[in-house]
Amino acid sequence: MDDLREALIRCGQEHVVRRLDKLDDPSRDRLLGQLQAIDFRLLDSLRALIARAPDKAAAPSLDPPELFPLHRNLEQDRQAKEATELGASLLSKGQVGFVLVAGGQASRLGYDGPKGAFPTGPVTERTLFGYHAHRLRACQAKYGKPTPWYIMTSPANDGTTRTFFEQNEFFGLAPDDVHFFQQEMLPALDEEGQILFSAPDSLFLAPNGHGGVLSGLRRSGMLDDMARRGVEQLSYFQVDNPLVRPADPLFLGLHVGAGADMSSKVVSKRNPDEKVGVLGRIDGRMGCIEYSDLPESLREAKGEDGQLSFRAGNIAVHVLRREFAERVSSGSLELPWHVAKKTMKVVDEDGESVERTGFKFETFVFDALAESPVSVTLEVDRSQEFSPIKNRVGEDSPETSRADLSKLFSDWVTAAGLVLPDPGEGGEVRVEVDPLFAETEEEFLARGRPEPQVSEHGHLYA
Ligand code: UD2
Repeated sequence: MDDLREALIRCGQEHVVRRLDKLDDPSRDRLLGQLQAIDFRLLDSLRALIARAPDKAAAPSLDPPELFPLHRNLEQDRQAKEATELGASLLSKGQVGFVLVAGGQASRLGYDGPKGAFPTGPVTERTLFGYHAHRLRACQAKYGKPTPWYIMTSPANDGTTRTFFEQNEFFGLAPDDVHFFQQEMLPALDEEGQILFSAPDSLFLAPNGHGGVLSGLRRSGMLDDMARRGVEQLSYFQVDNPLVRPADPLFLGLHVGAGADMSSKVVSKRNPDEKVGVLGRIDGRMGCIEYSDLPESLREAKGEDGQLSFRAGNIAVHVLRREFAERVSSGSLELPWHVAKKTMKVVDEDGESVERTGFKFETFVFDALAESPVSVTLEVDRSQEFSPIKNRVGEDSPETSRADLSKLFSDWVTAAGLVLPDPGEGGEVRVEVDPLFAETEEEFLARGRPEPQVSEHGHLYA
């Protein structure tokens, strides 16, 4: 207790000591538990970040990344075929582990539960977790190997996420192959660098960003588990995109064939204002500039072909070599901190609920790209691989995502020469294909002329 008091005072947090003295025993114990988890050295550097005014004027030197493009010439077609075989051989050897980040708070969606539990299937209402699980089961069926899955949660949704998997019997996956681990939380600070409180006996804690996945994997022993299982590559993806293909042999093969440490998938940005980060070389090193940080001149810049110069939209799908993840999480390299200034509902020293300007701190996984001298950037077709659920309404919402899925699957059905019923004016025929049935148009066509299960909700191929 004395050590803790001393550390708090040394770190400019006398107000926390005063609180401790005022609390009754159970409340003090609760607060002490949270305080003991604080890394005071880190807290000091976060305080220094607030003190330093951000240098908004300095525009980065940004170059578009070299893409493995969506529209390929003959030579690139040949390379893609070779890479697909290489990727398939990795999957057949069970050398790929799957890492899902699902620790976010789904605040923009306003959903009261883990985002992965959100229904998204146009016909079945299959949830995001259900989609991802079926894709991993499809991978097992194709390559005959287990698909170890490492899911990052946060303290706010860990319990509900685990319960959701149990209630759904792990969507048919072996429970031993599904691992949950929690990301770390960090205290939010006010403009003077003082720790904020969410209750008289509780710190205002916020998740440390998806970059926390790297230290989280190490701390929780997941990297060791991967090594034991012979996993060499980590396939990383986000919870919000039902079309993500975590076991894509082309992407895995291109990455391994190039000898890359970390690689990325991108889509061409819809328009300059689309809220995705942009991948490129920043001062010579691979990285991602967040949409809010991309200067307008670069956001709008167009090349001679009329296309946006910086259009490599980050869809947050990466492959990382396991040893690279070991290295970047070992403490010798630190991902940069991103500071978000927010208005927060906090509890002041008198126990009153008030609004304050506060700061949250996050690291982003894509900043690890800077440490990967070789990196593949694969351009993919948005309609086939990216339709995230982020907002309650408007762009990237449940409505747009369901419509995108239904449209994609309808196209496969039509390509197979099957006819969908006429929806009538203003109506729609919802179509869904279970990833276990087919993950791509090619796989769907290989099924011949399948019969759908027809219900009032639409047509399901399963
Ligand atoms: C992210 C990217 C953006 C673009 C877009 C693609 C950032 C900062 N921006 O935007 O560039 O690529 O995705 O879809 O990444 N998460 C955690 N823990 C955290 C924070 C987030 O697990 O502390 C997870 C979250 O559950 C979700 C993912 O990370 O699966 C993305 O989080 P987000 O919704 O905050 O990112 P977004 O949509 O602003």
